[in-house]
Amino acid sequence: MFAAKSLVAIVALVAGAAAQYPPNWNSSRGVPVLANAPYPNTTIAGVTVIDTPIIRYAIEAARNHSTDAVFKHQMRAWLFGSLIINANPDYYNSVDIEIQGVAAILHDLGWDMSPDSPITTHNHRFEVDGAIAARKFIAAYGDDNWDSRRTQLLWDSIALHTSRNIGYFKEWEVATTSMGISVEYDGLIQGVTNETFQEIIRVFPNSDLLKATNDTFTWFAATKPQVTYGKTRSRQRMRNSADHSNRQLYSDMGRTLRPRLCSQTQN
Ligand SMILES: *C1O[C@H](CO)[C@@H](O)[C@H](O)[C@H]1NC(C)=O
Ligand SMILES: *[C@@H]1O[C@H](CO)[C@@H](O)[C@H](O)[C@H]1NC(C)=O
Ligand SMILES: *[C@@H]1O[C@H](CO)[C@@H](O)[C@H](O)[C@H]1NC(C)=O
Ligand SMILES: *[C@@H]1O[C@H](CO)[C@@H](O)[C@H](O)[C@H]1NC(C)=O
Ligand SMILES: *[C@@H]1O[C@H](CO)[C@@H](O)[C@H](O)[C@H]1NC(C)=O
Repeated sequence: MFAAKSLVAIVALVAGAAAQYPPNWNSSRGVPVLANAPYPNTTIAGVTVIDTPIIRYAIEAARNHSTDAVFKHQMRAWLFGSLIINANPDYYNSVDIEIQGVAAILHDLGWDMSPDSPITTHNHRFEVDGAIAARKFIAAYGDDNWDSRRTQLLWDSIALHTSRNIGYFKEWEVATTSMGISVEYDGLIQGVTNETFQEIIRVFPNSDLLKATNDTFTWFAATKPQVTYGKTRSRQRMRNSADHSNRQLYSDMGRTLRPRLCSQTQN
């Protein structure tokens, strides 16, 4: 009896101390939103997607902190990820699509290059800046269902979205967020057909993505070089360039990204 009471007191203390983060620490709900049961939805570019208040806030936050090019990239990543999930029974039956949605929509918050950005730091890689910003976003806008577990999955989904050799082996929320993002850099994968790809880029054109990516990486290399190199494939090549003028790097990036984007845009 006494022990039980003490335990309650300790739990209450811990909960109080952690009142800011994670949000709703003492909530044990954390019910995933799965695609295999009816969920609040809307259709964007022909894709059925989840439509909940947090998703709407995430879109608003992405708008607030992203250029047009990056905003559209995040929306496309969400739609591609939704198609990938719908096409795979394992994902369809178990991925929390609200987490994948918020993660995809906010995954490049760390690309915010505005001088007074509340998100971008000089000592974190951009994926970590984005993950931290998304966690703050949930603390501000998330409902009781955003327990520490779901919030952690969101954090990981953003932090690891370019670390595919890790993220693809983590929880499927983490993997499918990254897969959806990969489509317009690395090509079509199961679930995304030429037809669905074309419809998505018709609604959210991607002709500005290569320039936006290049501009952002150029800015990272200039402003936070110590946390810029050695991440994704193209940035791995950045590391190999001898100096920050990065001529080799950009021609490598052009070789890596441009043909893929062009061939998909033309296909
Ligand atoms: C913890 O639960 C209590 C009772 O349901 C609630 O009043 C309180 O706001 C909760 N704390 C947090 C941080 O959500
Ligand atoms: C989408 O919402 C409608 C109701 O507005 C519902 O009938 C339908 O089952 C939902 N679709 C999915 C895939 O959950
Ligand atoms: C977006 O920015 C507007 C205008 O500053 C602000 O009122 C709104 O709360 C912001 N929304 C989110 C989700 O960040
Ligand atoms: C990337 O930007 C740099 C610097 O502005 C430029 O020299 C290079 O041609 C660009 N590369 C691509 C692939 O657009
Ligand atoms: C993809 O779709 C576009 C637009 O409908 C079409 O022009 C193109 O031929 C298609 N490509 C392939 C490989 O099917």
